[in-house]
Amino acid sequence: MATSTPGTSGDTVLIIGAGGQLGLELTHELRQRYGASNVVAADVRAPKDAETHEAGPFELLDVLDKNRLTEVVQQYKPKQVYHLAALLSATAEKNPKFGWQLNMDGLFNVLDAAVDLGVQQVYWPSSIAVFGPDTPRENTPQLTIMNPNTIYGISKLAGEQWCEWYFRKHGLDVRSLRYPGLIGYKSLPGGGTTDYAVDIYHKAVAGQPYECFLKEDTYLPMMYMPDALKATLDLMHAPADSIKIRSSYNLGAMSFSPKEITASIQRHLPEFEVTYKPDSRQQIADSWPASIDDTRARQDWGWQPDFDLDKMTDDMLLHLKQQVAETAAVAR
Ligand code: AKB
Repeated sequence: MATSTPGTSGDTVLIIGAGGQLGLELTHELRQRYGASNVVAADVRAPKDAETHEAGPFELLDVLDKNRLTEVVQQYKPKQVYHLAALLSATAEKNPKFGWQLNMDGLFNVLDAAVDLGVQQVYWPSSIAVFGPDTPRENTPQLTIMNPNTIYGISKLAGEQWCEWYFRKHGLDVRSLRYPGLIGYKSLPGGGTTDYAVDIYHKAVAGQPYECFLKEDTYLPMMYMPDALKATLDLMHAPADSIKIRSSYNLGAMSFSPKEITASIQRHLPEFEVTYKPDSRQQIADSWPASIDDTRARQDWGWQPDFDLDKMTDDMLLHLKQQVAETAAVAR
């Protein structure tokens, strides 16, 4: 299974779900690395930011529409497909049948298109949501009791097994990471249980109080976006024989509670206030790990995060303040 870098010989990459929280940043990063014209962004609707749908090729694509997916893959002949379109944990609980359909049928469509149309590599994100209330919460191992109890978690666990099956039966080079909550300043997440850790920074910078939907002592594994991008691209560029896990790798960086992120923000903004009003997402958070053992990712392909909580907070606040200043300058 030899892999070469897309963009070096006219090869293209297709990102499905390019308008989402991770998709947007991955599109920007890959366009920087491979050249804008080599990275095709696709989403069910055109993203608001011009960088994603104007700086390089953009295609409207509903991943549930097999014919349209075939058309796009035949047109661009991508070497790699990043399939990121999914309903996250909180949204899928509200719309379970559609959550299952999008998360599973979307994956089947991509895996089948890859096998049938000669795509070399597929990236598909899994999540800490594959674990459940029976899983050891601290330092959750790669291999352990899973038993997820959300539709999102069940679909991710089933998806992991399907990815491994396509690797074994079809030799498809599918790679995957179990992301923790992802935090970035370029875009807002949509419909996850870890979203509070992004929303809280926006409120702090706006000079407003924040009402948190999780309890102050709820610990969850989290990661800053630059680390998530690094992990994803390191995994995709690692030699195929170093990828020993073909379901999905545990991936860790930091673990904190709402109280701790608040204290981290208050180092810069001492007046910032947070109140707590847990909702249905608390139950989801309580069923997930508090911290993750990612030894296998470190051993197999050299994973090493760069950001801890305070370093992330410093960078988030810096960029969000810049964004606010830029918006104010444009409005003047
Ligand atoms: C969610 O909260 O649903 C996601 C995830 C941890 O996969 N951010």
